[in-house]
Amino acid sequence: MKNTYTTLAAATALVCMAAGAIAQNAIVTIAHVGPTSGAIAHLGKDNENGALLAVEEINAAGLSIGGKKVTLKLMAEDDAADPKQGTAVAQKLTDSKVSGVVGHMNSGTTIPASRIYNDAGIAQISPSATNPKYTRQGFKTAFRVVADDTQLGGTLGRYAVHTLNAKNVAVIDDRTAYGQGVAEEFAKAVLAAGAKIVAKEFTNDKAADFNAILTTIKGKKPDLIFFGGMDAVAGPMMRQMKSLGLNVKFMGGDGICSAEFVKLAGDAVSDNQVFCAEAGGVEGKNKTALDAFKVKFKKRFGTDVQMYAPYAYDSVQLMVAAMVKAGSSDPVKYLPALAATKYQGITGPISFDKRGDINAGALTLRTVKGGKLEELAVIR
Ligand code: ABU
Repeated sequence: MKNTYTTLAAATALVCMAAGAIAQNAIVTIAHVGPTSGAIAHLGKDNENGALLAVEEINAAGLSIGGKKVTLKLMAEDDAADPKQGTAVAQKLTDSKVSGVVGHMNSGTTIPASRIYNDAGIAQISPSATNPKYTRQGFKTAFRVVADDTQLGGTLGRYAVHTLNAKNVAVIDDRTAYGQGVAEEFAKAVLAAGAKIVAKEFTNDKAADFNAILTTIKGKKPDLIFFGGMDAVAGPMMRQMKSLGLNVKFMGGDGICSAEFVKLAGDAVSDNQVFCAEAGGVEGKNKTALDAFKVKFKKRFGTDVQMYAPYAYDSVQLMVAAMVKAGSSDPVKYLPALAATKYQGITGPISFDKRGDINAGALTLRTVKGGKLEELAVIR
């Protein structure tokens, strides 16, 4: 009996010691939000995994904030790319008093959620939402580490006219904050460069049948079609273009610039027919760090980077760097350090302008060749 009590007491002491050891580390929770369900779940998961890899590496290296040992925790949430679900998640995260948010992925969720984070004083960094409105609401809590749709649509519009010699252009958008916004910026640039917009059509982000709008567009004889929307819609659209004999150049923003688009479009894409741009880019020796990240990512998750995982990774890293600099995970205390960030990330140098937008954001222009996305240029 005595032995049993002794054993129990020893076991209890061991458990208490273990609990004490764990209790030494304070927990700091940051959140990631993106669509991890639905047609663009591959992109939401890509961002989430980028954020998770940063959290794992930071914990493995050991983190101290304000002299206290800290374990970083990632609260990963799904907004299904739906604005209503996005605001519900934002409210949940605000109620949970997270120390910061990386996300959301889509402009349509990021913009309405940003008001909730701003009202609660919670720092938010979007690694992928490109609609300019996000950082033009006067919120001191909103940051973006990629270029916006003014730069994206404008550059693509000028490229379509000046380099691809497009003269008659058709524009389709998916009526989301992103799709509509980038299509408008593209159309403005096309007109300013002296070409014509011969058709403007729209669809939605869940559509699968584009025959009616593509038939209308075919009648207008465009030499290039621009689509403002995401890869899950653009892939089937491209296939239906081929079925209709509409073999003209096809262009889109970052939403279609993924390996998933190439897979979904399949043999409907000819070499040098499709052009798109990622809202970020690295050149020269900065590529080494990004390439190393891609290898690590594949090893950890068994999948290639789709698009913005490196930007989600950098967002976590620079948010935590601001906490360390401020000596606090309280957003009130670390927000000034975040706004003043000068961070060398795997996606290049990151600092923010007065709005919270990345200074000197880059674009990577790509085409599809041999069934793969191929880089044409990094443009600033
Ligand atoms: N930038 C394309 C994907 C995310 C968004 O802005 O909706």
